[in-house]
Amino acid sequence: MKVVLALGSNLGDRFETLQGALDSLFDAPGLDFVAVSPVYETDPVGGPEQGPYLNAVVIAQTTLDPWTLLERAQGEEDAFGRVRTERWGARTLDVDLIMVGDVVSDDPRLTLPHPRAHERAFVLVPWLRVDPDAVLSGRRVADLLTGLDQDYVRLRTDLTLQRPI
Ligand code: A4P
Ligand code: MG
Repeated sequence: MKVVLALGSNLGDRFETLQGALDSLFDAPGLDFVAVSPVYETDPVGGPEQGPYLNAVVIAQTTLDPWTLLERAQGEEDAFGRVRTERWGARTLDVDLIMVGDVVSDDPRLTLPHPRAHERAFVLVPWLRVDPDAVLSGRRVADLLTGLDQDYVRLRTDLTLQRPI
């Protein structure tokens, strides 16, 4: 199955965190790297007052079931010292599952596709960049983006994530 993951960080050394998370996500079997987007600097959406994020999107192939993927994603968040204090608050690392194959789930612990991805330019802009034909719930990501403000999503040409070793 194809998997799309979104990475975000707005505390600490944000770029180092994204690269570290990318490397260790693919450390264990069952998840194969396909591609990673450029890095974008984005103003925070929602939540309390907080600093800007670095965001990127990763495409992978997997034989794992979505719950195992969620565990791995949350394991990365914990490993990078994330402390959950308030929802949508600042964090060293956020790893969201945007879609996993054509799995549909409305379980609040794992909602697929991600319930807010379709309205978030900080996910869709990097995703489109790495996959120009991307489709989310039957809609082209390029089309989803036409109605959205994208000014707050700025390409960081000086930062490039390396494919995981
Ligand atoms: N959960 C349900 N579905 C999923 C899924 N598809 N992927 C559950 C990952 N997790 C999923 O998440 C809360 C719960 O969502 C988890 O227990 C999981 O079982 P969390 O990561 O603990 O808390 P959160 O991230 O603060 O909440 P939430 O609702 O996931 O927030 P979002 O939607 O992830 O938004 N602005 C910018 N510019 N860039 C960002 O990256 N990120 C957020 C977080 C807000 N604003 C942002 C950014
Ligand atoms: Mg999250």
